[in-house]
Parts: sequence; C-alpha cells; structure tokens
Amino acid sequence: MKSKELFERAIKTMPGGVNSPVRAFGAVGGQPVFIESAKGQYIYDVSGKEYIDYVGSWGPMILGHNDERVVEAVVKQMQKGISYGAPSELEVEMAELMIDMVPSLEMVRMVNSGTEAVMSAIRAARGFTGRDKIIKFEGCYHGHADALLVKAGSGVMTAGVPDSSGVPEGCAKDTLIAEYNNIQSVECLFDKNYNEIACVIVEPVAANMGLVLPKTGFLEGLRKLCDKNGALLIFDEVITGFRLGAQGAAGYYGIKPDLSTYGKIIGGGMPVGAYGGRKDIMSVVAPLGNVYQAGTLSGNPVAMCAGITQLKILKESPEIYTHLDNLGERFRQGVRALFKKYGKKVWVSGIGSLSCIYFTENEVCDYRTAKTSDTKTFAKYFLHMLDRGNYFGPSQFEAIFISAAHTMENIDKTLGDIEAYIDVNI
Ligand code: KE4
Repeated sequence: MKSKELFERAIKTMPGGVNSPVRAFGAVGGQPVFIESAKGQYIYDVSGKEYIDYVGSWGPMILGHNDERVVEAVVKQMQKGISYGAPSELEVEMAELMIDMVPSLEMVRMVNSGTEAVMSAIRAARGFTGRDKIIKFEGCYHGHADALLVKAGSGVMTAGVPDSSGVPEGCAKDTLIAEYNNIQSVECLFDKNYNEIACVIVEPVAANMGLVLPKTGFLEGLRKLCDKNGALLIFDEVITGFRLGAQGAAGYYGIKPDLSTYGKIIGGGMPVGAYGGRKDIMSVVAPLGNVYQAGTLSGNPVAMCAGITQLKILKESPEIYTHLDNLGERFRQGVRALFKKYGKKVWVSGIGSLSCIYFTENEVCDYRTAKTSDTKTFAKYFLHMLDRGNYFGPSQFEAIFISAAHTMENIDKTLGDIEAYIDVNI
C-alpha cells in the first residue's frame, strides 16, 4: 500500500487523515508520506524510499531511531509486564535520574505528554501562589491545553483571546500574552496585573515559531521580574530538555526556573512527559497536596525503561553533545554560505542540534519577524528536499532536529541538495 492510497483511507477515518495536524502537510502542500520503518538517522516510507530524518519524531529520537540499547531495554521490560497501574522501581529510578541530571529539579511527577506536563505545571503554579493569571509568549507553543491555546488580545495589555474554537473565553481571559525577547512587554503585564500573576511560562529557546534564541538578558530579566512580583518562572523544556546538554536550556543559560516541563527525549520515543522543580511547589500536588493531577499510564514501566536508557546514555556520554553541536554548526554554516554564494538572503538560526532556515531577509527574533518568512518559498524548498530524500518538518515554523546518529556525510549530502534547490529556484 503506497502513501497516496493510505492517505485516501486515512482521511475517511481520522480528522485530516492524521493524529496530529502538522503531519498532514497542510502548510506545504502535497500529501504526507507514510513511514514504514526507521533506523538511526534514516526513516523509510511505505514505498521503501529512504530519507535522512531531520524531525526525529519532533525531538525524542536524539540518539537516532531504534537505538539497540533502548530497544533491548524495552523488549526486556515487556517480557516482565507492560503496565501495572501501581508503583514500580523504574519510576523511582527515573525520578532520581532526572533530579540528578538537572540541578533545578528537587521533585518530579511523570505524565504522558508535554501537554499534560505543562497543564499540570500551570495548575501547580496557580495552586501554590493562589493566583489565576499566567503569562505566555506569542509564538511559543506549550501543547494544546485550553489555557495555552490563546493569542494576544487587542493590545498586549489586555487578556488573551482563544486561538482555537472550543476554548471558552473564560479559559483565555487569564492568559496574558507577551512578546518573546521583549522584557518590557512582560514588565507592563506585571504592572497592569499587580499581584495577580501566578507564573510566566516560556520556551527558553523558542522552537515552535521556527527557532528563535533568547536575546542576552531576556531569560535573566524574566527571572528577576518573577522574583520581584512573587510569580513562578516555568521553563517549558519539552524540546530543549536533555537536548541542549544534560541540563537543558536551564544549564546552558545558567538560569534556575521554579518549575520545568519535559517530554520527548525523556520517553525515548514512548509517550512520556514530566513536570518538576522546587520541592515546596511540587508538594502542593496530590496526594501530598491539594492540586489534583493523575494518569492511568503515568510512569508506565515500558516507557520508563526507554526513557531511563536514553537519559543514561546521554549522561554517560557527554561527547554526544559535542557531536550534535558540530553537526548543527556544519549545517548552519553550510546553509549560510550557500545562500550567500547565490546572493540570496535567508535567516538561519540555531543552537546545538536545533536549527531553522527562514525564507526572509529580516533578522528573526520573535513571532512578528518569524511571520515575515515566505511560506510559499518554504513549501517549494520543503518538497524539493523531500524529493531528494531529506525529511524536514512540514512547516516553516518547526525546528530542524539533528540526532547523534547523523554524520557529517549526511549533512554534506543535504547541503548538496540545498545547493541544487538554490541553483534552479533562485
Ligand atoms: P506533546 O503534548 O505534543 O507531547 O507536547 C506539547 C509541547 C509542549 N511544549 C513544547 C515546547 C512543545 O514543542 C510541544 C510539542 N511540540 C510539537 C512540535 N513543535 C509536537 C509535534 C506535534 O504537535 O505533532
């Protein structure tokens, strides 16, 4: 069965034929390729075509697909049991491992997705502070919980408005929207909502409007404003956690958040999320405290096995991060050089194994400038690269993920395909 036939079947039984919207290729046209298998840095579609994978399941596959050590651990655990719904040693091991690797973590709770991690962390922040309002940033994505599917209301000083149908105004009104990299926009919201703000949630590196790095002083400024106003700082590290080094973005930038949220890498490809941070805050979470949060498959033993194995490899092999940095740098420098060679301006951003190519002449530092990218040109570029066996995220506003399984030869092959695109299209 080829992708086309599968997609025709899929759209009959699933909204848009997919289980997550970005996969439907709506932003780039064409039809999604259906994946049959994956190994290392490669994925293979149902027609047997091989692609160098620059999505890596949107981040979890930092070691590459089907790392033997992860697969072996998962298979071994499955022989013993798939799910217990009761405490297991693996959950204790996972919590201890995360706390050992991330200095700001004193207590953690496992959940089943990044969305769950963020919605639970927000509830804990509201329960701990007794305040209702939260600040998020335009262009940052924190999963699909109602309070986070909110866009800026008219003028940044007013409450947010729903960014999805089905989200009641009541859910959106307590979500205030600031501008990424604009600390004044945050200060204004604190001044206008004095003593009402429970937390500020931020992607310390914004990887859902493409890839936007924090400007010098931005994260430090958030830390100071939260301390000054008695609000909590939540780092959403679902993408950056354990990717920008073992200590994630918090370690990379030397900022201590009050709570952090995780997903993706900590599950090794299995459905896992987590939230955690200061013990006094996490102590409000049931059954210890009265902030309720629960989950049938939270701490699932098979998923814990996958996550523990992957995290232990990252902890014990710091050279992996050097390799990721080198691959990412090679890619970014190569792309900049190619477009310069052909006299075309693009904005290439990146940090470690995360990158983005924006088809705009502007410097991209926030949502407004990210949106100046020419998404039609991106779509043409995307389909050219897909045809040449490079699988990138099917949207200008997603990041490029490189894994430890990638090689310099892979990067150079992809750069060659980019040059072929520029040569015939620019
Ligand atoms: P999940 O519920 O999808 O596990 O995590 C939500 C989430 C939370 N926080 C951040 C910073 C995230 O990037 C995400 C999810 N990331 C997207 C990729 N941009 C997942 C891909 C998808 O939605 O299909």
